[in-house]
Amino acid sequence: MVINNAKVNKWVEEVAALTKPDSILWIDGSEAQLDMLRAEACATGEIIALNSELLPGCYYHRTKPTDVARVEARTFICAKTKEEAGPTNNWMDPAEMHAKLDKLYDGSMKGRVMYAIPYSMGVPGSPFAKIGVELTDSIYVVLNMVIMTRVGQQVVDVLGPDDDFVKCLHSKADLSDDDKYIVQFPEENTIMSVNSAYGGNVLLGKKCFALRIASYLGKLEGWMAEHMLILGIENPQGEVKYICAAFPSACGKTNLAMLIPPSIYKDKGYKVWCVGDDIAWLRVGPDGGLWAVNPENGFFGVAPGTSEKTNYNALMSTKKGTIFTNVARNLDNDTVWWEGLDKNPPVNAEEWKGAKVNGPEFIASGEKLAHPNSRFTAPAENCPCISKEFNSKDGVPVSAIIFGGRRAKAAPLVYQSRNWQHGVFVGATMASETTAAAAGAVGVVRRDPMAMLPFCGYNMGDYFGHWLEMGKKLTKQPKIFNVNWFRKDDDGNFIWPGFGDNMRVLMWILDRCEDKVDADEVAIGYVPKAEDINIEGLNIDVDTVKELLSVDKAVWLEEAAGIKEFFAKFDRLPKEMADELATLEANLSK
Ligand code: OXD
Ligand code: MN
Repeated sequence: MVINNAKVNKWVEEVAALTKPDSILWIDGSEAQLDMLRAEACATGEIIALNSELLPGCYYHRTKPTDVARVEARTFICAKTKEEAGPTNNWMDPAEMHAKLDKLYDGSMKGRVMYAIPYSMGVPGSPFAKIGVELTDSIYVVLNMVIMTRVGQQVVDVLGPDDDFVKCLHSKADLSDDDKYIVQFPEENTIMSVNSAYGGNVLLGKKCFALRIASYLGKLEGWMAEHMLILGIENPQGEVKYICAAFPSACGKTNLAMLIPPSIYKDKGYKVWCVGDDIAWLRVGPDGGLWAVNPENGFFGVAPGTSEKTNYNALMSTKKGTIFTNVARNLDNDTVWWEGLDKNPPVNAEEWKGAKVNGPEFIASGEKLAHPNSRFTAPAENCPCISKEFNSKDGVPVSAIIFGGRRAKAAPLVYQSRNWQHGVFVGATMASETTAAAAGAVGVVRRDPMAMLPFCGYNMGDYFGHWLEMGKKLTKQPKIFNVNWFRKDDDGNFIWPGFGDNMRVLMWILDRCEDKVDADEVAIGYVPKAEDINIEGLNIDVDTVKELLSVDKAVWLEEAAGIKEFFAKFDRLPKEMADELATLEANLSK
């Protein structure tokens, strides 16, 4: 592959001089080159080929047992000043961080090949797309990046002589837990990751670029990078309306993005299409509305809990060309297994750390065969419900934005914000509860604004301000909603069935967007009239829906106090957010 870009070449030379690899290989994305790399990684044991009939083109990889998740404590936003990084990010002076990292990278690729991956987030040449070059000493990273992004000569052609690319450097170095760093330098368009080999820390196009660096670029350039799924609902007349939704991890984003309509809708001809399951880049379109693309090209999904029942489409996406990380192996037929896949753990198994075990006995002893954060990296094109607009250069028009989290009591099943500014407040005060293991213990509330707490690349107060500015630029604003699939009754049982039945709530949301249905105004916004949530064919009655939609004043007074405490952290909180809190408090005291 030919790289005629002097700026790229100079940077690659500088990195090579520091990390001292034996050689450099440019990744062109061709099957011939990838086959060569797969064969090499199989020979060293870095990956293992799976059953070529049952899982064609699929591979297995396991990480170091202490390197299995994103590491927020080791993730830094090295803006020029601490204030620019804001109160929710780790910060270090950029010069100090560079000096520290340079020591860790010095000679870190000795005896290895440095792979140079030119990649595009978004369809190359689309007005939404942005280019990155990742340098890495890991074939596993190359093989994952080729699934998750668009890689190769077309990207180099679009870049031309420009210096508009994100410099992404990854070295697994010696995988030292003490010297692990995931660092974003927003003003330098640079990401540096060292001593990890876990996806979220090393597939630098994903969280590091498409959220942290991109959110910063979006603020500068007038667009938004969000931790959101994008789905389309097609009605029987063939019209498709699109929804973006932000939920913190473990709240079912991938499941909602790929939901299968319940028969009351399917039988009438409704369809659901997945555009993306994790990240949305959003721009004001020529019509004054909000337009969205998914900048990724694959799914880096959590395996445990994924089954034919919970997410058929995600499971089908993993049936070819997929890399499985830290799941369990079934040694009898060279396939994979994880908790929640089915009720038949393999007897002749290898657990995620590599020990040979009897699966059912191992589980009975309280152990897990797959790591709870084990993953599949699957091409989006495998997904049976992938949207026809997935590769659209213009993106899709967004009718509604949804925020949500796990709340046992506070949030109703769904409510609508009064307007854009109130919607930004609803997103900014989003929270999710972790349930303590002890029986009956109340969950701990973690505030996670717009599900971006670990991913916002600049001061989060300014980020709220940017949301408000975007609202002013939109002449056709999407409506903003909040949902909660996780409301519990007094015995601690989930009340709402969830999964595919969440479509019933999405239908109310779309009806609201088209002014087709009325609502009741309460202290926190607009809630549905109970009879407007379609419960045909469900095991619940209108009174249960009323319970799901109820807003408990005492609980919300506590909520308002929690929000006040959270807002106090922010040095740059927009006045509009304080005003919205005051309105909420006033509404609750009426
Ligand atoms: C996440 C992910 O951690 O998508 O949010 O992996
Ligand atoms: Mn995510």
